[in-house]
Parts: sequence; C-alpha cells; structure tokens
Amino acid sequence: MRIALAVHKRAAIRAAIFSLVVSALGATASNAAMQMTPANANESALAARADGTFAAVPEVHGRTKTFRLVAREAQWTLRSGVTAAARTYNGVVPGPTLVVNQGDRVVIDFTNELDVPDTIHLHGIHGAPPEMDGVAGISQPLVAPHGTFRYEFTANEDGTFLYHSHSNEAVLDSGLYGGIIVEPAHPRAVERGLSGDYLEILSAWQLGGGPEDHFTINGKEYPETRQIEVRRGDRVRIRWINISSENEHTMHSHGHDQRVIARDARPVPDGDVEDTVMIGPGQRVDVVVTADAIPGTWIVHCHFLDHTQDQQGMPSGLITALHYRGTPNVFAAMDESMRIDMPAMMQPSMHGAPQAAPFRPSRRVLLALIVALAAAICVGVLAVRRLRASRRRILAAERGRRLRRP
Ligand SMILES: [Cu+2]
Repeated sequence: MRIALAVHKRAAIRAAIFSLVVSALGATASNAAMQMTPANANESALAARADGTFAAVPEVHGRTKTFRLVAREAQWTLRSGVTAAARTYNGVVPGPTLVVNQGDRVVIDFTNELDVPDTIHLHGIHGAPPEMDGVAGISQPLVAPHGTFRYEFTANEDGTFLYHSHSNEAVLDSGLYGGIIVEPAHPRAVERGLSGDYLEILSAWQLGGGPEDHFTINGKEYPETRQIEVRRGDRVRIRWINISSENEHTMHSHGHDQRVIARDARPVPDGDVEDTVMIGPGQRVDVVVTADAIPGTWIVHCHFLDHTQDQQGMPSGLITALHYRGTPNVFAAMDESMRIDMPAMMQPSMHGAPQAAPFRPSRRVLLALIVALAAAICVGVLAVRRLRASRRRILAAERGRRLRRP
C-alpha cells in the first residue's frame, strides 16, 4: 500500500511538473512541432501546434489512429496572475487536438482520473452508433473515477469537430473540450495552397462561481493569446469553435475579410464574406483569411466587449491578431498602453449610466427667450387693460339704464 501511494505521489508530481511546462509553453511555443513525453502511460504524447493548442500524437496501425485521453485535474494559467483549478484532458486546455484524415478509423481510449464520473461526447461526428455518443444514461453508463471507456468512429466526413464532457455547465466550463480536425480526402480549391491552419477554440470559465466571467482563445486570455502569423499574400484557415456554455461570440477581424468556407463541417458556397463572424455555443465556423492589408498588427476580437475586458475594464479575454511577419510585434502594447491611459477614460462608466447634460442655452437663444417673455408680458398687460375697459363700459351702461328708469 505504501509503495502504491509513493508511486501515485511520484506520478502526481510528474503530472504537476508536466502541467506547468505545457501551461508555460502554451504562451511561448514556436511553430516547430515540439513533442512532449506524456505524464503517464495512459496519455498520448503532445506536440505543440502553431495555434497554441497541442496535438495528440496517435498510435498508427494502417488506417487506424488511436489516441489516449486522460481526464484529470491540473492547474491552468489563463494569463499571468489568473490560474484556475482546471479539469483537463492530458493536462492541457483545450484538450489535445486530434488530427486525422478522412476515412481513418479513430479510436479514443478514455481514462477518467477525475473525482467525478464523466463521459465524452463526439460533437458533430455522424455515422457512429449511439453507443459512441457519450450521453450518460442514454447511450452509455457514466465512466466512474479510475474507469475507462473506448470510443470509436470512422471519420467519414471532413472538417472541424470537437469532443467534450457531456456533464453539466460547471464541469464543461472548467476545461473539458478539444478539437477534432478531419483533413479532407479531396480538398476543395479554397482549401488548397494555405500557409496556415489555426484552430481557435473560444471558451469560458466561471472563476467567480457565478455566470461565465473569463473568456479564452485556446485556453489563454489576452495578452497571452497566440497571434496568427502571416506574410502579405498568405491565405490562412481559421477554425472557430465556440464551446462557451452561455455566450455567443462575434469575431471581428480589423482590416480583413473572413471568407466562410464551412459551418458545422458543411461546405458553404463561395460568396459568404464577412468581417464579423457570429458563432453560437457548440457551433464551428471555418474561414479563410487572405493577408491583403498593409503589413502590421491587425486585431481580431469578439465584439461582445465584456468578453474582451477584465473587471477593471482593461483588455483581456477574446483578443488575438493577424501579425505580419517582419513588422514590429506590438500585440501586448495595447494592454500596456491602456493600463496607463484607461483609468481616466473609464470614469464615466464608473458613475453608472450616462445622464442628460444640464441645459446651458447660447446667448442667441437666451435673447430670443427674453424677447418672447417680454412680448408675452406685453400681450398679457394689454389683455388685462382691455378687459378692465370693457368692464368699465358695461358698468357705465348699467348705471345709465338705472338712472333712466321712471
Ligand atoms: Cu464573445
């Protein structure tokens, strides 16, 4: 028993160190596919992707790719100073990205190391039997702590999908989701010749214990979100996924259009060009962006502005950027700049709702008001005089009639 405890302790320490390393790498990893040894034998190794997520390295046997996911608790840093007790797959948020080819057989060996039972739902995957749908009580029993379950499906359809806990909102909003990318067997013309493929998972947290109060792109809040690196003329694919439980997001790209090529993995005909793409909870939207602007840093952010600022009104949350290589890296400068300048700008909103300005007439208006007032007084005086004169005439006539009476 003592040995078992010691082994368990060592594994926990290894897992904690691993989590710290990947959390730090989440903000700093380069485009190079850096591979990390898994924390334990039940987890796939991870490889850093340019978008800031980590790809799970599968075991490959012919057309079958096997991934090993372990649901476990880990500390996850959203941004410097904001660390959550997250529930994760393999210690990372989002969970490892599963990349397969259309037609592959996909196997996910799931181990639940959480202290609560759970299941995994394969979101958007069609053609698998209901036993693979991951809905506790409906399609399978809950997977108890330390329990395992094997999910399997054939990736018949290409596009952007996700897997996530099918538990309640608080569990989902603590980090249990990840992307599935199915590369097409026959890419459309618009999918060819791309210089980058960025999975961008928009998610939310309930760190205050109430409604969603922190928002992350690939597990990170601005300024620690990862920029999309381009050169002028590049075409990059962005795979937006919204896995927030409560909030829609409208991702607005400054200076650039987003050509929507798929919604929920279904092709969208050419012509749907937007610069603000609406993504509801559970939806996926694939877009292609052409880097055709004047080179520099062009912000891309959610237009629900409380998703892009912290409690003090400082920039945070769902902000990333298209950064043209070779131009100054000023991504974090907005944060620094606004931390100096914003307190004064924030004053009106700290005093509550805007109020009507006090009435201060100009001199011309004031003169007109005086003239109007004088005219009204004159008209009033004349009216009173006429009334009195008329009354006097009536009284005089009355007196004359009385004198003439016999
Ligand atoms: Cu939003």
